[in-house]
Amino acid sequence: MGSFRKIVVLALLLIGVECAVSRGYGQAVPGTDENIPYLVTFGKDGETSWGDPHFYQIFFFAIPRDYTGQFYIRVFDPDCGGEHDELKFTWNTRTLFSVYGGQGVDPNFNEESKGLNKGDNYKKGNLLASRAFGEDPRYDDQWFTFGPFNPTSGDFSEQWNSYLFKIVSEGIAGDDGNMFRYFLSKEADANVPIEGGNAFTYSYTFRLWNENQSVSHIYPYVDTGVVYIRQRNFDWDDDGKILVVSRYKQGIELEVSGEDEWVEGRVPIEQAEIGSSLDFQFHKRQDFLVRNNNVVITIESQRGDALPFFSSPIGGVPVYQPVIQVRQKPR
Ligand SMILES: [Ca+2]
Ligand SMILES: [Ca+2]
Ligand SMILES: [Ca+2]
Repeated sequence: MGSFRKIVVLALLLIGVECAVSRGYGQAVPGTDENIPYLVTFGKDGETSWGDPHFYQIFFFAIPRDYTGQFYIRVFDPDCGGEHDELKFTWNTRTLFSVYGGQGVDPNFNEESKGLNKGDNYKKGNLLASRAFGEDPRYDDQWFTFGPFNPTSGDFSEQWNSYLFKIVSEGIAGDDGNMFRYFLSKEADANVPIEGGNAFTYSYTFRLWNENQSVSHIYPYVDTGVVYIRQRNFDWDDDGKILVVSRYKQGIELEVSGEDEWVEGRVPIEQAEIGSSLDFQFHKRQDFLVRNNNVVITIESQRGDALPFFSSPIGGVPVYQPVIQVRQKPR
């Protein structure tokens, strides 16, 4: 590559990063504000005590109606082996990634699309692309790109004025943990966000950093009619505290799970929190390091409706007023 081209590419990348950070684009999954290293899906023969009770995970992507170009869904480290992944005995895990569009994807019209209950048919819609990965040095510590896709092959959502797509990761064989990340991109070979794009899920299975000082975040969106929420977390391994922060909550401490168990609890919602995001903060314990901690979170309203977690929090990151003192180690 010529040096001029290199400079242009670097400049474009920097602009992309700048946009993603300053305008809160939600195309990186986990999102920029979340400070989560990886999503996790274990092979179907995995031990649930390692932190994944489902062996699949679903993410939705929202492409704003006014974006008419093609787009790509990129997966970082889709293989299970080598760097980043969680080994049990030998690498024998295969993970199937499948991209869906068309009718049936929108979870507002198809509850099963959220994949929250055992036996749900969460694969309704048109299968646009899929690929299975085992241990594969070609994709170890590398990006794999699905697409190009046309926005209009998604499921149009009036609520979000966006076309919705879905990617499902499934551990179809083996017992190891596959760590990976997604990026919704305008380009096939670089991460270039789409203005106004976002991503969301209803059941978030993720890895925490192996660092005592780190704080990870997820941002559920509270819609009208919510009086209280019921949070459920799985396999937190007694790793420190989970707090809920909002403009009106300085930090409510949640009930947390130990090894291989679900624990749930209620959090009241104030009228003033409706139509905004909450900040669920995951503070690791300080007296020793809980390593390779994978955890699952779901939240539902008092009516039993699941709340979505957005990669780019709707309305921005909520901050308690006066500003709370949460110090993060510079990265
Ligand atoms: Ca790997
Ligand atoms: Ca294995
Ligand atoms: Ca991986």
